[in-house]
Amino acid sequence: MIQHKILKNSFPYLEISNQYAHAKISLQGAHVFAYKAPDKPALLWLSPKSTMQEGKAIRGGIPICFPWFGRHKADSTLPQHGFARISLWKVVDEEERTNGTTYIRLQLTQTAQTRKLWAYDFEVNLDVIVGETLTLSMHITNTDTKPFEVSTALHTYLNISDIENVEVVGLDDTEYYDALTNSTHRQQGNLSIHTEIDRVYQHKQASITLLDSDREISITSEGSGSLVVWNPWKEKSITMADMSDDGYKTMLCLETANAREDSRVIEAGKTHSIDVIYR
Ligand code: TA6
Repeated sequence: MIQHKILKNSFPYLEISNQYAHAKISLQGAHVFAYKAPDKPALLWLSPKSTMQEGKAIRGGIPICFPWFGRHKADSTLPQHGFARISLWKVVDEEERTNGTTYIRLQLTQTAQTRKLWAYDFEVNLDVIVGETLTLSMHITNTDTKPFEVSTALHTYLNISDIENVEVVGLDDTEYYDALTNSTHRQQGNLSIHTEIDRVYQHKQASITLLDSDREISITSEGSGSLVVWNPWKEKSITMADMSDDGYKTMLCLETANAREDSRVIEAGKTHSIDVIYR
């Protein structure tokens, strides 16, 4: 079933339920903010303090960072992580498929507002497939007459039992930039997290796994060479109005990205796609 709903403060979203899972996608940001299979814990973490209001990014789920990741290189007054996650997308296709999965396509194209922030014509289509797995495919098409460069991320907040219980497998011997110390290092073995972390791993392998005490989540991607790992830990959580003080304990961002040196130049008329499957 696909229901078009409105949250209390006129915040439009889709509610999807089928034999495999239940999911919610806000039209602001084409933002998947809930996904749960019947016999598993929720895949995505969502802050109970997220305001779900127009123009404010939802704290949790899968925010889309486009057309830049992080702060804008030249103008720090522009929205962090670009404008896609705070823009209203259109539902351009929806289908309950014969295999029991549900397919939704949401689309964002340039507007007078976006052109003030980023002077290019573009079309981004996000395809979401809700099934036994959650699949997102982001297709970025340059509909302009000149090339443009983008840095992007599917900034996924994963729901975990406790940050001290988890390990990330598949990053061994991978170089990373540490944003906290502005330095570059190489991962030794699996990644476990016992303090604030904000890293961009480069040349990552296609599949990584999050091991938690009560389950494993595998993340398989194409079109993305970088993975961002972020947890604000306690001190930063306390400063975030849309995060409870101990919210950091049950979330970990593993972000399938084209970030930093993995940013992409897309020629006029061409499309770059990032695909990710969570199972
Ligand atoms: O995920 C990496 C990061 O760039 C962190 O530096 C932190 O800023 C995080 O994104 C959250 O950003 P947001 O704008 O959603 O608060």
